[in-house]
Amino acid sequence: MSEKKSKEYDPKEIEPKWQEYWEKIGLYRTSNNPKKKYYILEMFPYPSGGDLHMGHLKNYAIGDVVARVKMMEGYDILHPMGWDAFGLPAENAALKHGIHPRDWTYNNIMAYREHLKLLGLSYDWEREIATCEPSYYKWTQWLFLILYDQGLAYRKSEYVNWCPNCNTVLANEQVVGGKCERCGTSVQKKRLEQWFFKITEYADRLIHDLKKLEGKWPPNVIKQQRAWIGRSLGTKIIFLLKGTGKKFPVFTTRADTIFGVTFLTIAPDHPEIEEILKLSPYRKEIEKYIEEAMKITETERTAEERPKTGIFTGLYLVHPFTGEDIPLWVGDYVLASYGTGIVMGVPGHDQRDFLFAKRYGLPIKVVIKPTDGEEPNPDTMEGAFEDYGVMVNSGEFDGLSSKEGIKRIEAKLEKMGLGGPSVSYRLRDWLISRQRYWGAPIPIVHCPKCGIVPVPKDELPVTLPEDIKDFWPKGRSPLENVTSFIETKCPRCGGDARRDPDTMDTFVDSSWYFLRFTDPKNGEEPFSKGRERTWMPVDQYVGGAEHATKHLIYARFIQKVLYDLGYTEHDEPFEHLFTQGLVLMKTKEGTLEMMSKSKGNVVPVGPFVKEYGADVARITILFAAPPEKDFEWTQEGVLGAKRFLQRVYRLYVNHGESIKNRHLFDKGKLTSRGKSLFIKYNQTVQGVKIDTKELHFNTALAKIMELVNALYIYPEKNSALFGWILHKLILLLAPFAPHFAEELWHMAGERESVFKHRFPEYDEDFLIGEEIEIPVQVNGKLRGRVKVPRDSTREVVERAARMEENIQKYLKDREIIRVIYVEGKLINFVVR
Ligand code: ANZ
Ligand code: ZN
Repeated sequence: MSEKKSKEYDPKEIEPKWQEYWEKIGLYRTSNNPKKKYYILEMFPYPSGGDLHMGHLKNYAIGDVVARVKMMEGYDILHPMGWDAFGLPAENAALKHGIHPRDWTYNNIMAYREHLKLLGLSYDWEREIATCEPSYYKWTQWLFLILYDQGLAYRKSEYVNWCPNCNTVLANEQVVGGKCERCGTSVQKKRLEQWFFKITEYADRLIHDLKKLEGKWPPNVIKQQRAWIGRSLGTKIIFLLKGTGKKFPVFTTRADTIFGVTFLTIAPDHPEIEEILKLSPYRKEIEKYIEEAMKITETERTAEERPKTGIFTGLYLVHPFTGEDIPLWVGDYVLASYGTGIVMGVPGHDQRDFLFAKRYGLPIKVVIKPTDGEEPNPDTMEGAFEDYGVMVNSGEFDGLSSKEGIKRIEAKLEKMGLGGPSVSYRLRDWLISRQRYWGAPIPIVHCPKCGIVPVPKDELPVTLPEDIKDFWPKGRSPLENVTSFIETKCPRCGGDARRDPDTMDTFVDSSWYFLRFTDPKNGEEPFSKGRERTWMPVDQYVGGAEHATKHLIYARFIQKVLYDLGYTEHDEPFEHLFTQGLVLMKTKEGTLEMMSKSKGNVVPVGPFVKEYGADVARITILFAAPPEKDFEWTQEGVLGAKRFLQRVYRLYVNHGESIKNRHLFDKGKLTSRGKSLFIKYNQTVQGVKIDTKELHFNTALAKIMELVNALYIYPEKNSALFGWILHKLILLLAPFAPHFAEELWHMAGERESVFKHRFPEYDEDFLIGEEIEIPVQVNGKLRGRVKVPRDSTREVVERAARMEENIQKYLKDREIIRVIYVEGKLINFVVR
């Protein structure tokens, strides 16, 4: 050993030293001209108040290991960090503490940055961005304008989600179970003029391209996106209003039941309601019904157990096939935002309609019978017959199967000009305007002469005024009262005009930040084409699964818009996605909950690092569980991680001298004991490589620990082999415990950073030791044998047995209840 060493592992001394060193040598600086690029990104944090804690660290630790492994595989890395710095919480907290949201935000950013640095994470800090800086939001506003130019940003008056507590509108995605995602207040509907992004225009592609992500994104995220976008194939059928001939289209997935329609129901917040009120003899009553309906949430309105209510309008529609009069009702169980906002009521075949008909004494008609059964009797049936079957009482369509009937009905409707096949999406356009202060101003001017006029792109940014005194939300944007901001000249006619007072949803800020990271200092463009081509897509994205239907859909949408306009060469932003599990911790009351400031069960980064060091924090998190799973943060876990590092450290303090002998190592001259250790080493390298590729860091670490155990019991600790392996082991450890590894590396006489060296390769010729044969049973009967290395773990034997062809036959479509393994002798699968 060439450097002075202390007997005990002391992170306090080690960690700051190497952090300084890495900074000095510019280890994390992004290359401007990478040969082999790798873009690793963790979802950037919202710099909320309070300390960064171990619950936050997991996300960053995972990304950091990936970055370091890739670095050691010879990639040029882009690993940036920034701040999702606009948004309601900053403002709410600022209101509470009486300081400016900007100051509050920048204070938090400073604290977060310091903590992330304490953790020794491999960010290129020269690329740091904050979405609240004019140099960033200038381009968020630019993005708004290019969407506006394409007709993808538009204004309309609609019933929107309104949180009476936050005093602002919310996107559908921000309403969880009928409550405001932020404050938990019940969300109401309010009619307001708002800005929307036309994400529905991309619904089809957003669904279709999920195929490209299969195998690279977690299946449940793909599933959630698919359900959220909710593509439904059905039929549009137009009913004409009696008297005026006005069109009332319905969307149905069961056109085969068209002869069973006995009423139509329109949503209380449907745009046509105005018309209906004018014509209806029951105007007052309907208005009252609507007023009541608007007080409850959509979730409540559509809840299955809630009685379906409605009110008759006194108006009738014409059945397109029979010419019969069909009464028109208003009912709150119909949502304005889905399909056409009008449904045809088929009480014979839809349970909801059945209950509705029973409640209001509407006729029930049976028009579908079971393929092999009797036609239900409408007078005695106790519920709707909802299955597909054979059409009856349906004129020329009698005898057709539901499926065939739908096709023929669609063809006929098309011929009549009264509908046809149609697709509906659950996805709604993205409401992006917010009546709050702390966000990117919408770059629009309202002119009494010219109407809506976009701010010319070369006049961006529209700067958020800082000299605002009162930003308490009052149901309209606080910017409305800032005369110096709001009063402006119309860019088109030069006359007096007013700026749009609203700011953008912060999800707009984060819908493109990964692109900005490729070229964060560009003052001329949001990012240059060259940089985008070089670095995009993000090779590995790491973040919380809670963003599945928000950020991850918005980002895909914006990427596609930019792709269509030629700004990017990639139409999906994130090649691989990893969603990490939560860090849980027992609360004072003893319940296990997500680590969070509000629950009081946090381990803050600062004090922890002071006591145990960043590497212990990393190992605790990475070893505890598969990273996609939730895990409980415990003191035992911490001590286990600490002990492991101490144990490895001692190995090097006591036997590090052997590293000098490593050049004498000759794999052709191994003793039998040496050979087994060498095989163990190669197996470890192979296993660690496979595991880290799949982000299974816990099993990778377990394998390294096993190797350390093997080294401990190996008798010839001065041998060339031992020294050779000790040297390589540092490289294996480096991505997981970087400061620790850098220390050992320099202790071993190395002069250049461990991260400038390659991750070890394994030797194919030394992967398998002496083999043994193990009989494999299924339910106690001998069904085959597998060859495995002697000393194989149970895991290895089980995997080998499952892969055996003959055994696979016996396990197919069976559930394995238990696996019994008698070490080195027998394995038995108990199945049913
Ligand atoms: C008539 C019918 C008869 C229906 C029948 C079903 C069974 P999915 O699969 O989710 O797309 N529906 C359409 N728009 C609606 C709205 N805005 N609010 C509430 N319900 C609405 O569901 C499509 C079905 O949901 C449609 O098919 C319609 O009811 C209802 F025997 O039309 B059906
Ligand atoms: Zn004008």
